[in-house]
Amino acid sequence: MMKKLQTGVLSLLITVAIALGAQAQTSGNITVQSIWARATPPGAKTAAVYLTLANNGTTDDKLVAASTPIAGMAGLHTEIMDNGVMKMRPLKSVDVKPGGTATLKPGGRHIMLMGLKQALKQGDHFPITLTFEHAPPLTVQVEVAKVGAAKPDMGDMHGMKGM
Ligand SMILES: [Cu+2]
Repeated sequence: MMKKLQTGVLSLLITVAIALGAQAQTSGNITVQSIWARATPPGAKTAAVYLTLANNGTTDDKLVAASTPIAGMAGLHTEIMDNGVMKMRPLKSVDVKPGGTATLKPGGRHIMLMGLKQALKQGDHFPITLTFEHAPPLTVQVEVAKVGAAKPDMGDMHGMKGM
């Protein structure tokens, strides 16, 4: 009985720790937040990661690369309209101006994961390491939202609204 209670408290603490890990994290002048991906259908080999970068410094910086153990390859992409067809194109970097933000979101820029080694399930987390031109590399946790989500649902999931 007591043991069961302790285990419950422990898993709650772990959940809180992971939830906090998914919140804003800072490396040098760059703060990364709202890091999320959509759940993938079984057998999917690709996924996209979205996030928001903020530059708190006085000089330009850029996101230049990303990597994650759950995918064979990760690269920066943007979506463009080509004759009415949405196409993805590789992107060299995502610029973040001093005092500015850059948002990667559905329908625009994203981090493309290719050679996905596992399906992304809603509520799961996985690490991704971001490489910047100036700020030191930063590993953050990606929150998996439901299939087709238009925005991260972690605010609702963890009841953090209004806190
Ligand atoms: Cu893509």
